[in-house]
This record gives sequence, C-alpha cells and structure tokens, in this order.
Amino acid sequence: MYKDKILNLLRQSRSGFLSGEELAVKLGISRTMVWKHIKALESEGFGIEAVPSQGYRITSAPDLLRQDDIRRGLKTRLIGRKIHLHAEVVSTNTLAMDMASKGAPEGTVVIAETQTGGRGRLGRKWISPKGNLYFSVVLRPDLPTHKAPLLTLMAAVAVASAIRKTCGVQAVIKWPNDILVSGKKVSGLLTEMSAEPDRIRHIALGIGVDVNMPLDELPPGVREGATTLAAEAGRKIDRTMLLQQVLRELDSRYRVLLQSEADILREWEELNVTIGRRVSVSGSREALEGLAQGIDREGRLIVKLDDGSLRQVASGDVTILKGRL
Ligand code: BT5
Repeated sequence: MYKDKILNLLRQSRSGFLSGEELAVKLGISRTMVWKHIKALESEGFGIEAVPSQGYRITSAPDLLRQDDIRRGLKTRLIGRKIHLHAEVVSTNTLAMDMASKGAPEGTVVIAETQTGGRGRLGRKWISPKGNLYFSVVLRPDLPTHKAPLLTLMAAVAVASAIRKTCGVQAVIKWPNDILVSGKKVSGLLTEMSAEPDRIRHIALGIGVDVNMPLDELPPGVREGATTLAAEAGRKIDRTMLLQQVLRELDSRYRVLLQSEADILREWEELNVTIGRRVSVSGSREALEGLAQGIDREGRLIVKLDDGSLRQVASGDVTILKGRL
C-alpha cells in the first residue's frame, strides 16, 4: 500500500523528486519505512535515483501491469469494478469461473501476467508468455442461454476496436472468436458459461492478446499463424492503455447488448472478414464448405452450401478459402 502511494507521489511530483523527509511527512511514516519501501520498489524492477538534497526520483519502470495504473482514468461503470491482478495463474478463465460460482460481483476482472495452463476452445492450449494480456471478465447477463454467443461477438468488437484505437492497426474479426491483423491471429476469445436450463447464471469472458512478446515464444506450428501488436505497429505497445480501452469498450457495449443486439451485430459485421467469403467449417456437427452469408440474431454463422441450402453453425473453426471467393 505505502509502496504504491510512494510511487504515485513520486510520479505526481513536479520536479520528479521528493525527499525521504517529504515522503515520510506526507504518508505519516518514518524515513526508515520510506527507505524500506523504496528498496522494495527497486526489487520489483523500478529504477530509482537518490540525489543528495533533492531526494528520490523514478528513472525507469518495470513492464508490469499495476492495479493503480489500470484503475486510473478507467471510468467504467461495471467492468473493472473489482480487479484481481496476478503474476501467474493456471488460467484466468478457470479462476474467474470459480470466483463467479462463489459470488464474485458482475464486472470482476481477473488478470495475469502469465498463465501456466491457458486454455483455448475444445481443450486446446493458449500459450501465454509474459509481455501480453490475459484476462477474464465475470458477467451475469439476464439473457437466455441461446444468446450467450452474442457475448463473444460483443467481446470481439470491443477487442478489435480497442486495438484499432490504441495501436493504430487494422484489427478484424474472424468468426467466431479470432481477432486478426494482417491475416494472422493476434487475439483469441474463450467464453465459458454456467447456466440454469434456460437462463445464463454467469459467464467468464476470456481474452488473450499477443502484445509485446517476441513471436518466437510461440512454438513452430502456432507461430506462423500468429502475430503480435508490437510487430504490427512497429513499436512497443502500452499494455495498460490497451487493457483499459478493451474494458471501456466492453463496458459500453455490454449495456447496449442487454437492451438489443442489433447495434452490436451491425458493428460486428463492419469489422468482420468472414461474411461474403468462401469458408470451410470444421469442429462443428458436420464439416462443411460454402459461402458465409451472414450471422443470425443469435450470432450463428449462416453458410450457403453449393447445393443452395443454408446451414446455421453455432460453433466451429472457420478457414477462409482464399482465391476461391
Ligand atoms: C482461442 O481458442 O483462441 C481462445 C483463447 C482464449 C485465451 C484467453 S487468455 C485469458 C483466458 N484464460 C484462458 O485460459 N483462456 C482465455 P482457439 O480458437 O481454440 O485457438 C487455440 C489455438 O490458437 C491453439 O490451438 C493454437 O493453434 C493457437 N494459439 C495458442 N496460443 C496462441 C497465442 N498466444 N497466439 C496466437 N495463437 C495461439
């Protein structure tokens, strides 16, 4: 606590400097305690200069997410009311689902710097090195279960627009849960649900974004289909700003979605690269190939097969068949 306060005071100081004495007085603690907290900050990776007669000054900060930084200027109504930040977890989605079942309030966000058992869909892995974003949002939407896929579409819109605004790259959505930049995956979404027979009880909306990691952190076979925002933007990305923007975009769209899905679906259509393309779909009930014609009001993909018949696909993996449009 004092550690964070010292950090904030130093950051707010006009000259950048504050003496041990000034910090001690402002916080009502001894100078020895100030010194101990300065040492603790240094051990967390902060560069702190101590200049005689001027005091302490921050010269560099570790590339770590911090509660205070995330909260500062966030200004969301619901999403991020509670934030749990961890250095390492097995999976933020597993943790968020567990917390939700124990009563965690709607809007709780669980974040980790790295995951040891990050999960994709269908038992697949989400490789989670440091330098990226991994987080899950607890939602308790008053919606029937068949509308749950709309939350994934909403999250995809939020992530794609946040990436566009924060990083200035053309992020697009591939149905159902991929965000692509330059045709490569930069983010994946995992929506998990606990439900009554017909109503959603709670949802964990899991979001992984490849931000600043070196691409060779991903194994061959995965690397070729992936990219990072830093690589695409040609600069290191401020993860806190990106995270805040995703949370803001989720916050406003969630409210809209609970009223009517029309606006979200329209935005989704504008940002997606699936509709109008020839696709093959695997991992759903039947493997099929055809023209992706649109999505219905529940977020299912409508595929027109070559015999002219229509199929509504609720889940699966889509490959866009280039050159056969
Ligand atoms: C997804 O699954 O794309 C959902 C990923 C969701 C991850 C978030 S992180 C926070 C939260 N906590 C979790 O445990 N999960 C969520 P899917 O469509 O099944 O794609 C998985 C496939 O993407 C893998 O089989 C790999 O081929 C590829 N992949 C794995 N790690 C990747 C990465 N870091 N970047 C890009 N592609 C990756």
